[in-house]
Amino acid sequence: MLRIVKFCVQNETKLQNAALKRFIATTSVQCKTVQNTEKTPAAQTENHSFVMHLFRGQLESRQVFPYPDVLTDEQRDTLKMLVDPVSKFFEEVNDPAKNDAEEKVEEKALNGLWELGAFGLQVPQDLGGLGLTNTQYTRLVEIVGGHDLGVGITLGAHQSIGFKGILLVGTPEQKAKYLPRVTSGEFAAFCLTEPSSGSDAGSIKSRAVLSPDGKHYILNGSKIWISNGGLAEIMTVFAQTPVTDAKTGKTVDKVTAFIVERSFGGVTNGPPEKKMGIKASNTAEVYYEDVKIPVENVLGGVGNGFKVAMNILNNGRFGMAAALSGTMRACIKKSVEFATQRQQFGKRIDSFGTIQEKIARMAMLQYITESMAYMISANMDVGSKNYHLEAAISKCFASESAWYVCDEAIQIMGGMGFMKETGLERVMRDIRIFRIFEGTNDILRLFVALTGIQYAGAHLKELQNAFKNPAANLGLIFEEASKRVVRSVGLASPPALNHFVHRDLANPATQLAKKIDAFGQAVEMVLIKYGKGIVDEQFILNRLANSAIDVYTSAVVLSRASTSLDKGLPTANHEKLMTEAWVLEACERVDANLKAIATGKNLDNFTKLSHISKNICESTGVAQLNPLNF
Ligand code: MYA
Repeated sequence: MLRIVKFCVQNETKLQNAALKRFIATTSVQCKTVQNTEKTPAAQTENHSFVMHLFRGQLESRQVFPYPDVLTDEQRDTLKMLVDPVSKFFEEVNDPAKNDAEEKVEEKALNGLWELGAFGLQVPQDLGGLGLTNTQYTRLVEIVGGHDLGVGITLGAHQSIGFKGILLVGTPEQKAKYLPRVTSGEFAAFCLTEPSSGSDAGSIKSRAVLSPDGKHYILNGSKIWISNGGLAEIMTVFAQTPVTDAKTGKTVDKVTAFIVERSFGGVTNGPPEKKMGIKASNTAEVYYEDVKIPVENVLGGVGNGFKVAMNILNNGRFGMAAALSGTMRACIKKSVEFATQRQQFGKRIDSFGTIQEKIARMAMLQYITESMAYMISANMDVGSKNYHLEAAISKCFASESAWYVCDEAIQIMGGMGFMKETGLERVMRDIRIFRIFEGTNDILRLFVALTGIQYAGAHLKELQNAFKNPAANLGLIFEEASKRVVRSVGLASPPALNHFVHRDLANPATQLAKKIDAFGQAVEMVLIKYGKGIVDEQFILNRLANSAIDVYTSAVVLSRASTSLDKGLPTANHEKLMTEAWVLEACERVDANLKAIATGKNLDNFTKLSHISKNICESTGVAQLNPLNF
């Protein structure tokens, strides 16, 4: 799995030069602020991903500091005009409880959403959409998430993934033909998952072969758990196609993306699935039997389908953070309204430390999620191509935080929280799927860790190559050598994060900068220790991913709170408090995670956990009998 890292890791860790090997094994990469592209190889000049650089122990500030503000006045005005009607629609027209009970979005609500233009938020205006930016989309999706996640998935499956491929890689003809249709009443769906292919997206079995006259692909196969699968007229379908390598002449199956219309014939679907949550959204199996797809409906090139799928998913992921930040806001409001009314033991319950800690933690998680959603969408709006790890982190963080926040909201409300009429049990059921779909959080953690490691490995590879021809690469070698020597004798200059933050946040910024440095050293250590075997060290990869999540989220809120302090916003001090509290605990978790992957005692415990799991699986359930032994 995750073939992406193998090439680099394989090479990077076979360091030929003994001196460099010793060097790297015994010393560390100093935390370095990357503010310009000086000395950066050409291929990486465009990569401003904070998280990628983190894996090299470097602080790449551009996508995080200062907190981005990308809306033009005109875009802001347009957005303001949309916020009210959309909010009003959800407050007055849409009925989430009814949608949930009837397991479909009410007709009048669906019609209202089409009329509002909610199904084509980012489609250019000349093709029938509202032409919104990612930032504008974030604001509206937040409203949707605060009211009805079932509706959110109907909207999201349509535009965040259903026809997103046409927007991203469609030809002008494909855009002109299909985008006006998906903005005016025809549903779209994204059809990737199959019975034997979930997380392992590349292993799909649906197959499309070219017709003898070369005019069509003939598609056969089936898909499961397709959101909008029972509604969609237009589908982005992924299937294996035989592709002949021009160099070797060998023919292999590669994934290709197709735009498939239900009207092509041979497309059918199963009944709506019975689900735990997001019941209002339609989920169904879709079957393809000898479907004739015109060759001009290949999307993104023959054999490029896997990349097309990944790009669509990467591009849409921030939407989950946007929606769930709205959900958390709503859960917090509901539970705080209760906590500030409810009297027990002669006091309002919000005066008890137990409740205060819950409310504070809920608020921090919402603040971070919201800050990430707007930061990533802004980065995308200004043309960043390297936001994938950040988007994956935002999806993991948002889905886990929303689960926690909703659960704690229910806990604060006690018995009342458990009652259906409060509305939180529906939200809890709805939220559960967010940790599973659009890439499970488990897969996304591995994706973050392995992609980051690949990036760090590329740097080591560069050094390795430099040592092969030291005369030609003296500059690079000297720079690396000085960094390590300076560090090893304790003269390293302090990591430079303070000047990006407001002076009142200097302490947490200093704390965080040290973790960036420590993280880079830890990555280098595992690369050298495990080589290409790191791909299989999931106990370690997960801890690296968790550390990356803690560092990134801390940087994001340091940035946003700094901007709020700079602007003197009325909530600036509140944001500062949340940031300080978060960074302190996040840094402690980073310490614990990095210690866990470096010390024998902890590594030994991973082996124990692995054995426990094997025993349980061999017994197909709990291995021991009860204490009575029968
Ligand atoms: S849709 C179904 C969701 N399914 C998945 O997400 C599948 C998860 N699996 C994967 O993502 C991949 O298979 C993984 C790769 C990551 C495991 N970006 O050998 P490889 C490149 C860019 O590592 P694998 C749903 O749930 C890689 O560089 N490129 O691949 C509906 C390499 O390229 P090269 C990537 O081991 C939910 C090549 O691909 C990425 O097979 C409905 C092969 O890589 C990437 N991420 O595993 C939600 N990954 O060959 C509705 C790999 O050049 C939306 N590559 O080296 C709701 C929206 C919110 C609400 C909105 C309200 C309005």
